[in-house]
Amino acid sequence: MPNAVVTGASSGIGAATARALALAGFHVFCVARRTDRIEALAGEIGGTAITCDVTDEAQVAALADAVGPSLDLLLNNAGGAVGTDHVAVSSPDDWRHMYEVNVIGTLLVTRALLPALVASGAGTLINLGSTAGHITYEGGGGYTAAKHGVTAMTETLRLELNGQPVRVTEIAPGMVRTDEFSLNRFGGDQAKADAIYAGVREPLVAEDIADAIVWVATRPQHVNVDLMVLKPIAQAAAHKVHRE
Ligand code: 8X3
Repeated sequence: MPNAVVTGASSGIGAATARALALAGFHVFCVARRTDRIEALAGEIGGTAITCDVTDEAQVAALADAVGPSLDLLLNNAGGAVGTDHVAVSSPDDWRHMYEVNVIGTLLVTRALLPALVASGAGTLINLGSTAGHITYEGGGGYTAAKHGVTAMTETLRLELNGQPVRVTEIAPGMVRTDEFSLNRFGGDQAKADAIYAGVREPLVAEDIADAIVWVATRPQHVNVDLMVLKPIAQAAAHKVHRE
């Protein structure tokens, strides 16, 4: 049975993808900080829960030990946004947090699990980027900078791994309505979080992204999907969202 590691598996896109990968026949290591959530998920899908903060080197080393010598798929999904302040008044702590979890977390997990991906002889590395890794918008400075970092790291990895049996993909979603992404961004303010999706008939949901990830992961191994951008039909561009 192929195996997969999904970080940020406690909710949203991570949890949906863990479920979808399990349905597609993977044994899934469900990785996140919130033990109760990933244990429930792992129990549901026959996977393995591993409590881990991806920004903590010792915990990531323990994750690699638990996974073992061979890994077929790594989804670096842990990440997120904090705040919508303009650059002129941004909090450096918010920016550090976003760089730490989106970029350094992805770096640490990738470094630790790359030997196992190579050892599988047919590895797949998928980084959860964002449309924010390819455009900028007012109030998004810290998040777009971090996601541009993820895009740069993903492209660099593809170059550096050329000739090795690991393919490298970035999944770049736009507007996806999940329980926590916007809520975290707005510090728990549900009304502000809901306003992001106001009038948008059908924002993407986590299962839409999970579906795309499983498709990427189940192509023949010689097929490398470099980048997949997914937006709801109502979102023609970051600034062009149809609201009813
Ligand atoms: C989420 C997309 O538009 O909030 O990664 O930056 S956006």
